[in-house]
Amino acid sequence: MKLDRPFPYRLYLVMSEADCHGRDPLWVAEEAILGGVDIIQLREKGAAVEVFLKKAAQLKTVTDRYDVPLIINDDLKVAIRVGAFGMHVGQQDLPPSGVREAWSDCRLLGYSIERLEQLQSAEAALADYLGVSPIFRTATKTDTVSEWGIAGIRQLRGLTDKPLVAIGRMNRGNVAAVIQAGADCVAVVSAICAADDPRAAAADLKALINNAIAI
Ligand code: TZP
Ligand code: MG
Repeated sequence: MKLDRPFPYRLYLVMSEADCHGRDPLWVAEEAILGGVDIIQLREKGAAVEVFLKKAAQLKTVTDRYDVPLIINDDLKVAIRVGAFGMHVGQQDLPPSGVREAWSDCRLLGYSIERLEQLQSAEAALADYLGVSPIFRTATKTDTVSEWGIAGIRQLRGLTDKPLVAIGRMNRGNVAAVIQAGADCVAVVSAICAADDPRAAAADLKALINNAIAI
């Protein structure tokens, strides 16, 4: 059965401390939530477990206050110890089967797909949503191989009922197009973290997404 947009999140903030360019990440997160972000992922690449855990615990005090799910990128220990809502993993990380085995309480598991053949894999089947990575090449993550583009989202939408989260240089100029092409949710880093006013940036993106869904 194909549900009509069963994924309850539309605007997804992915963040690290470095992405906030010297501003307090907790302030950025709170402003983003007040602007309309539905879910937040903490992505601290290369951080030691204790450092990552401390940042995650601090961020969770903010997300809990607003009942916003906190997702941990690629660190099972941190995710479990902080009591996160879920986890996001990529192709080079612990696979979804490993997360499911080790953490039965994981309530939302995301998995990035970079190529079409990864869509039908047994690992992708275990994920609650698929990160479509990247839609467009971005300076925020430079180790990507190719771009899905808007056409990639449209193609994937025709092949799967899994929720699709579009990521990679998403901004106010292209969010409507990815939603109309079939994405369930848009994930951003710099469009919010690097904005002068993260709350206004989030509100603007959310309105554009909601309008595109209503069309
Ligand atoms: N995965 C694919 S692209 C990306 C990640 C984490 C970074 C997206 O950053 P931005 O600034 O929204 O382009
Ligand atoms: Mg990864």
